[in-house]
Amino acid sequence: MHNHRTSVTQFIIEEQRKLAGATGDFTSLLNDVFTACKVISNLVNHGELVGVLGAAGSENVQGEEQKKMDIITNDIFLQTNEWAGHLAAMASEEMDDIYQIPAGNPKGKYLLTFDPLDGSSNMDVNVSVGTIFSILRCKGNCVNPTAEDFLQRGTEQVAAGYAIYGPSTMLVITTGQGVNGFTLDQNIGEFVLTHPNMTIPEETREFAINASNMRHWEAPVKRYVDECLAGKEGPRGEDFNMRWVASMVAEVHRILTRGGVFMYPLDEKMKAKGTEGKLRLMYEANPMSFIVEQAGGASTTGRIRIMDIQPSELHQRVPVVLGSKNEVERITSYHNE
Ligand code: AHM
Ligand code: MG
Repeated sequence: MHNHRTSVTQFIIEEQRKLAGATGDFTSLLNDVFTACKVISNLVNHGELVGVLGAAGSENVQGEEQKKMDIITNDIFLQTNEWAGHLAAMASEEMDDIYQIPAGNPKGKYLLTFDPLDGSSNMDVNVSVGTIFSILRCKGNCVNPTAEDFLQRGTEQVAAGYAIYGPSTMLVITTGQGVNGFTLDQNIGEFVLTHPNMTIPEETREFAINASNMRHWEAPVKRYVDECLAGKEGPRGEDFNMRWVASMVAEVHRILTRGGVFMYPLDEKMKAKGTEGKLRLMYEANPMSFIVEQAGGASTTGRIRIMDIQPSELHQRVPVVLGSKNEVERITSYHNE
């Protein structure tokens, strides 16, 4: 007999059926987002065969060099999601202002934020990259939405997810009922449920931080890493392992798979420049925090829960400490001591 496997579409429809009043609009929106991820996956896989590696010769709103793929994948997300009538507007790491649904297209009640290709500098060296997205409800004016409409706390997210383009392409999503992982079956072009109910182990002996910033770290981060590095002979009484992929999606995926803690903390260099962190709240930190919390982990700035932050601007940056609960709580307590 044929061994039926659940596609992500079937999974979402069945999840929505449990909710009174669901119209199918949300299912349909998610499907478009997943389609965009499939198109990006295909391009990422083909790489230089289709001439997409390298720099674009432009900068984004944060003054970072844009890769060709940053721009191409951003366009893919816009084009795939602008026509169906589910969205009031979109916002992306790669666009200064919010993206209005083109005149003539119907508008809907959701807002979509995304980082179309996170860790894009890894594209050129053929290391895992990913797409991160977050869905909010448009609560105010859904006819002419402004950036203000996007400034909602992470706790208001309706859904969040990421696609990781690694040895296999996977999609990991939450709609607030746990976290589930799907693997792209290239032959049938569908994401298939392979990792139901993903959870993060509470205990871990693995941390991820860019150690080249060590001289700039604040004392609590220094203390935590020093204690890990001291290993068996140190205060933790155990040896720790370290990883740094420089692709947040890959780090979070590893943590969802085998535990660990990821940090991109506030440091003295950032403070001197007047920035609050490296990662962006609306389309990196919040969606990843939603996923991590739904998987039983924790996510803070080192001081407060990320999803409780009232955003003040679209491209706001925040420090990020996320992963296995006990470690995140320990690091947060060091900051608040
Ligand atoms: P990006 O959105 O411009 O790709 O930057 C975000 C990425 C994260 O995926 C990753 O955790 C971090 O930047 C790596 O930073 P660094 O180059 O300092 O190691
Ligand atoms: Mg990014």
